[in-house]
Amino acid sequence: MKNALTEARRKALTAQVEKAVAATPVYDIHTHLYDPAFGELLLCGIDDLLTYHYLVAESFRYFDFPYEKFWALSKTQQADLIWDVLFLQHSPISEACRGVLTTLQMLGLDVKKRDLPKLRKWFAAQKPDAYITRCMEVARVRQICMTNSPFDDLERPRWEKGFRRDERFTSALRIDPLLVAWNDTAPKLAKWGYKVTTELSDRTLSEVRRFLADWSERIDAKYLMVSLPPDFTYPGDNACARLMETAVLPHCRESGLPFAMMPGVKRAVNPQLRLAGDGVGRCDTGTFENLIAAHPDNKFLITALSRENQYEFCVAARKFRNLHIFGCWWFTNVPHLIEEITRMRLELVGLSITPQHSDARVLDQIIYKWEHSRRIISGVLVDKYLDLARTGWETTTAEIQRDVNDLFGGAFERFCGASK
Ligand code: FIX
Ligand code: ZN
Repeated sequence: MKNALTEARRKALTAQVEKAVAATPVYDIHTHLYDPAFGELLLCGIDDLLTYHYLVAESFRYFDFPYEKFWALSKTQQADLIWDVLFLQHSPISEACRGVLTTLQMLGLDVKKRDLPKLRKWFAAQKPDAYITRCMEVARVRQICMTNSPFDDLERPRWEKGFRRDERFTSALRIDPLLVAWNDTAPKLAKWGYKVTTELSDRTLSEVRRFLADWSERIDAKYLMVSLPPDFTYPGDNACARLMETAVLPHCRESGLPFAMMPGVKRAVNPQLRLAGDGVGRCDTGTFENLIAAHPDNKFLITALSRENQYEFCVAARKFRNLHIFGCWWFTNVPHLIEEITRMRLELVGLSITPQHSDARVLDQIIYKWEHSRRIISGVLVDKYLDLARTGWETTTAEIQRDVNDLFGGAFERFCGASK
């Protein structure tokens, strides 16, 4: 078939899509950032950017000294070493390295000077609240969802004490220890006043539900969330499956909250690397189909860590309207995989997905994570609208804007709000 599109139409449509994607503020639905009321837990600035665990893992490929020597250093000293080995001794072409440079550039800093002390001075002069606003504006992020864990000893006391919430930050209740380390977690719940034992009796399960209800309310959770090892199975005679079925999912149904699952992480493959030491494994997508099929009244969010699982989850999303797939998580958050995964999702599922989340651990990272992803999402969308135009279908500017709004948080918010 002859391509009937004129060059002018092609250019105009491309410009329309690029403009909508570039300008639409996004709801960043999964991050590790904190409301400013959490003080130093909200990381930001050049030293936190440089000591991001993605860069730590890359640096150790060049370091020839013991792990412990690195961990004994101050953050500034660690950042100095990482800057030297990843930016000066080699070109910073990995996605995580490039991200630091994109962030600096978009903040108006001159990267070609390679002047780390000067960069430090600039960051030290920023005023916290205005700087959050600046980063969100530069990144065009309208809302940031935190990952909040009652099991985190630094976080928990602040929630218990209470604070005035910053409306830009929403919350997700993270429950990994409850589901993947029940025997260690039960005594903690008991200490906090919940009448539980390690045995999953009716009383224990009802107390776990009370714990989930208390914390969902306390943090005003938008959804509950767990990351899972590749070998999780459902149905199965394991504490994780039983707790899900008899405590977490009933609580989610009662409260109308989605349950987000992040399968495929192998924790502490190399514990010496600490946070940087986690790995990836392919999960059994059949397990998740079983779980979703057995709970049609629950809403599920899924992002898988393994590239090899992406296709099967797209197919699963076609089967289950109570499943919303989201994000290119962690090791999949690199340009060629974002492109592949986004294209596949749009082609197989359409617009009822959330193509990306930032997973930022350092505030300033939202700038590069969104800039890099926006460009890719934009390119894929341009192809899709051009394909439509070739059929004679005309997409209006308002329709493009509607679709981009959906991809950048609208579809997620509708999914969370919808009753299943
Ligand atoms: O489990 C998670 O939410 C992961 O995103 C983190 O644990 C991981 O360390 C990370 O930062 C990935 O981007
Ligand atoms: Zn995360």
